[in-house]
Amino acid sequence: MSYLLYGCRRSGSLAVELALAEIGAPHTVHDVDLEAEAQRSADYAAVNPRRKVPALVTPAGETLTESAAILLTLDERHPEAALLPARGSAERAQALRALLLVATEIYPLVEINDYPERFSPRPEDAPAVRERAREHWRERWLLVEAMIRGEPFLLPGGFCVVDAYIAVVSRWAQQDAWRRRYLPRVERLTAAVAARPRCAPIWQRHRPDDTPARFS
Ligand SMILES: N[C@@H](CCC(=O)N[C@@H](CS)C(=O)NCC(=O)O)C(=O)O
Repeated sequence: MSYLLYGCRRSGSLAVELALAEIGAPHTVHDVDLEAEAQRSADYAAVNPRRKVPALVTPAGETLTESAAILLTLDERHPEAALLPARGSAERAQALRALLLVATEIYPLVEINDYPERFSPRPEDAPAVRERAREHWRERWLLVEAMIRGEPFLLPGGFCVVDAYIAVVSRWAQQDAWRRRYLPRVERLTAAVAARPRCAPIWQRHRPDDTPARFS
């Protein structure tokens, strides 16, 4: 029995794929081509009525959506993989804080960046709407940068699945030059995630142009 991940290259499903690889859980990936708007199809709405990736079908047949909820559920279901620090620990509290900051305050901005026309009735507003989203994006990533206390990972205790989440989401919104200049910790963290033995082949498949060598 294996997991079925609905996802798209370079999207948020990459974080779930990295988590499944770290667990060593058998899984298959069903491609939902966002460029072709496949997420808008009736077939996919039956999987996730919100019409977004990722969605994960568990070996028991449950459908999970919402990237942060999926990662938390994987942590609960696979304690041996230690995707997050121990329950009740101070490190776990900091991991959850960062996970939810990225999931609720940063990830939603990508919809405004990618589809600004959804946020104004006037097509001519799209560039300004997008630029405002990018301003929020930059402000909020500086908060994440300041939360990184480990070297190179978020937590001094070492890798956790929130590092994979930070690595994936930080690549978006066409902020490469800004990020390299202002988020050196996020960059080091991302390079370290991309170089992890179980993550490297997946990262390479999703982001062949964004390899660890480019971060140094
Ligand atoms: N809150 C959702 C957001 C998921 C999301 O926005 N996914 C993007 C790809 S990274 C998507 O499917 N976008 C397609 C669209 O908005 O039409 C989660 O965390 O899973």
